[in-house]
Amino acid sequence: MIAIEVHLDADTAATMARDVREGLLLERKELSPKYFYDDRGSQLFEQITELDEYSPTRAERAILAERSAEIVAAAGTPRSLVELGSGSAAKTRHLLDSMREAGCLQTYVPVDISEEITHETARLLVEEYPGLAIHGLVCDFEHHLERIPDSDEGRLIAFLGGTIGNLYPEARQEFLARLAGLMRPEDRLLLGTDLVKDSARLEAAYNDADGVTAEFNKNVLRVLNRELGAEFDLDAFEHVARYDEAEARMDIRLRSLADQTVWLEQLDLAIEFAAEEEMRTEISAKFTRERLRDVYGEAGLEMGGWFTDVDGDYALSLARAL
Ligand code: AVJ
Repeated sequence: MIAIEVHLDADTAATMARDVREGLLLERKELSPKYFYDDRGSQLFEQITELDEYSPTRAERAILAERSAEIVAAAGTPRSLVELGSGSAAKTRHLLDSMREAGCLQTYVPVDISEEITHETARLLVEEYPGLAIHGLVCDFEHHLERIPDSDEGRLIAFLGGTIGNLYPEARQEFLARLAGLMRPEDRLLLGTDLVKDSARLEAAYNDADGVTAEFNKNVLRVLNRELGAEFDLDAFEHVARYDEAEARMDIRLRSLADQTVWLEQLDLAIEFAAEEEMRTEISAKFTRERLRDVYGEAGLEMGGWFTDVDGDYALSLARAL
């Protein structure tokens, strides 16, 4: 009942090296948020999701706990659930439960970058859902979307957690358009998005009192030190997170505390930072219903369902390909 395909590039490391070099050589230095998530980074993110200041994860869980049945019905009782960035599938069980209750559940397709987690999750789920077929994909879903198994029996493609907010408008548009291109008329996308709210609350969510987000942010430097033989001094940078009202997104950076030169052995590269210079490590876009409708429209998708938590802080929306 379990089949897992691994599509990790032999050159994942080379891709990272290329990516990092490119980002560090920009006039405004930048690193991809992809590289936050080694084991330590994933643990730190788990801690973030439990912070008082950070509500998106709780809000999304509440929506799924309360309205999964409604979501599954609105999605046309799909036979399979495809989940992009499935991880431990913690919130997914609500959807699987509702699909089982509706009598439509056949296949779960977890898509994740971690082979270990995908195997473990699959193992647990076949026990919890007798008869469930699991067809897992281990890959970077941004690059390997086309590997998602096709089906004419209705798929619910879930992309939860608000991760879409990490993409710049251009990449987001390209990603959604590619997804739309893979979707049959009966398929539905279920997308999690954090919503625009009071900027003080947003800034607090990314500047928590315990400094967990600062540690998470700096973790990317640890990853580069390990993976690329870099020599970043974590104490020589500080965490900065501001809400950019014009772009409706959080803008997360590391600010150099001094003039410094950092050597990256495996890139054979020395990078200079001026004191106060900021390097962007992440954006996290916040949406409104109207804005998201437009984003969908531009990608060849049409919004067909909108589910928020009671406070209207977070939304799950359904969309179909036009
Ligand atoms: C996992 C990308 C949704 O953007 O809020 C949390 C990551 N960064 N705190 C987000 C994150 C800093 C998170 N996402």
